[in-house]
Amino acid sequence: MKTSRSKHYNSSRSSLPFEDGMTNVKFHNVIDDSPETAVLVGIITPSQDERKTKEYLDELEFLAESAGARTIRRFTQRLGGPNSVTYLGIGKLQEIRAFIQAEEDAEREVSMVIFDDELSAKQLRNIENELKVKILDRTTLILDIFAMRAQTANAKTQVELAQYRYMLPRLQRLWTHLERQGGGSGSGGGKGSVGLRGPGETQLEMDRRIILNRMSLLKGRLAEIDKQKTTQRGNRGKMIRVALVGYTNVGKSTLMNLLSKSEVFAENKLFATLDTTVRKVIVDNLPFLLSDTVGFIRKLPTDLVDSFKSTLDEVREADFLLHIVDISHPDFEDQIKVVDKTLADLGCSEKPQMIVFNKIDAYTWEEKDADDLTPATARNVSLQELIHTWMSRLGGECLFISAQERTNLDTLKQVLYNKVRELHVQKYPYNDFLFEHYEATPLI
Ligand SMILES: Nc1nc2c(ncn2[C@@H]2O[C@H](COP(=O)(O)OP(=O)(O)OP(=O)(O)O)[C@@H](O)[C@H]2O)c(=O)[nH]1
Ligand SMILES: [Mg+2]
Repeated sequence: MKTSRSKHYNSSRSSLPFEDGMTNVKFHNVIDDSPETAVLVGIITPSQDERKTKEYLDELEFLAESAGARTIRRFTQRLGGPNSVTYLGIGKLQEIRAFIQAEEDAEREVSMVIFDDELSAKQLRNIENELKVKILDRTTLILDIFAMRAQTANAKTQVELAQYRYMLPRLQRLWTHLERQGGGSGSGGGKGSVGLRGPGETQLEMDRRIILNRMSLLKGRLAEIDKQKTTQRGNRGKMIRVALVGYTNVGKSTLMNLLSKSEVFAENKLFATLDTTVRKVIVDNLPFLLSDTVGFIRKLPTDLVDSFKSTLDEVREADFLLHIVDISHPDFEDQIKVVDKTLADLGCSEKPQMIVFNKIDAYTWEEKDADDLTPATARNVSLQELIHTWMSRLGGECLFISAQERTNLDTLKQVLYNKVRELHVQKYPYNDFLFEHYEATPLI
């Protein structure tokens, strides 16, 4: 796994420069420096066993790495559920504090502690008081990566809106020190001084109002972008739309590049793609539109899905979904469930779709010894057995490929052609696209 050492992750939420009456909170800045260090925290609960927590923390570590932070230690605690005041038990918090202290004594800095679940304002405040370092949760980390990746005005606006949505209920934590600066009761009988009488407005209320204004401005901008995008989509002519969907880092952009000869940013980092790319692809004589979009992830906050509405409209308006799965990931079955759930949230469960298992080249398994009588686990299944199981489970409606090794890409193109053709004839029965002559474009 490669780590970018050139980007220094610094999520600073403390500056609030005002710009033409609007607040412009600096959420994120990237400085060239050695990476920051992170401590990860997760809990083991009756609904999340030890194995699951480990997988979540593996993913959190990958997220931290994608943001440029190096993980130096993990802490877990077995609890009935998260503590509503401190998330962890106080003893565990003290243990983490002792670890941070020991690191500091050895002149090593712990830059941040990252919690695997979204923290409430109350939890954040209490944990920060106890640990006295920067505290992040899964959502802030994801938002930070999004802020780093956002390229277009659309993506930037969406990320900023999502950040304000996250921030609003947690404002108090940030601004209590600024409270009650103007107005309110003055000296001498609590009546206030000249010009400052009346109810007054606390800094907190002001910030809240400014942020709400900013949010409605951003929503207005997004609505404008949405309108333009809808017009653009309307102008695309009578072509079937295919969307590549899937968990983050499964190879969607790699496949997009192969199928459309485009150069979409593909990298071994989470959320390499934030903006939707749409390309016209011609297989044989049949043109269709292929779009690559943001990957899904576990515990993706609903607000974030909402903010990314215009990006995800590409998925909503697609005629056919190619659900890409990374079969080499130990947790790929869970990832399929997360994608299915997110698609259901988007109202897309009923769309025609097909699962494409990618990265078959990287699939590994452990053969069990003949005398090993312990039950076989998912790790003991050979690729052939796995293919067999999924083929019968999905009634043959799936494919096994390696985008990297170009394995089975011709079959994928053939299947895609048949599917698009079938949908095209259904959707545009009087359209003669199919019979026009197109240059056979080499796709690989
Ligand atoms: N071993 C192997 N690696 C692959 C294959 N396909 C893609 N990859 C690698 O997987 C990583 C992620 O690929 P991307 O194409 O960026 O994945 P994505 O689904 O677009 O990811 P996001 O945009 O982050 O959601 C890259 O390092 C690719 O080189 C494959 O068939 N085999
Ligand atoms: Mg991508």
